[in-house]
Amino acid sequence: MKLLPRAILAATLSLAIAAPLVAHGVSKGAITISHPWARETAPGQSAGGGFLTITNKGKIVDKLVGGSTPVARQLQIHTMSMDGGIMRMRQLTDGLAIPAGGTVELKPGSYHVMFIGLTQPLKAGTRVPATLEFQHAGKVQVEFAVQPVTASPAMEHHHGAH
Ligand SMILES: [Cu+2]
Repeated sequence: MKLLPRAILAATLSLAIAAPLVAHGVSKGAITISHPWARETAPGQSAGGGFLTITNKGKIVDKLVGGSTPVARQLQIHTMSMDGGIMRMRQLTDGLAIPAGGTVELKPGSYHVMFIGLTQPLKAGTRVPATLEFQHAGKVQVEFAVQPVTASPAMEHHHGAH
């Protein structure tokens, strides 16, 4: 049997991946947020990470400057970088720039949202409400879908439920 033409195969794959992203996203002004998810945390764990993709369809740069969530004392924007062979997290106190016409992915090992001072564990299968604040787009309400610790973003795409 012959292989599918490359173009058809690519179209099929991108449809399969795009569907859950569209179903679990939110737009405000020029900003679109897709697929916010968080890692589940163990009881007593004081902080957790949140991940999402931010697209800016506007003509000017916007900035994710902060936010809040009812499940933690603080919501911070973090970056990760290698420092002498050690991964270090650092708070982006000036915010995270989203270039005009660009997309920034917050993902494990890179930029992420940090829930500091959790008031309850993040449980897999639940959703964590949060407000993200942008310099231009203003406040955007999102819900982080909490995934088991073993979940990678790639695996998560196969969960069609949300
Ligand atoms: Cu962090």
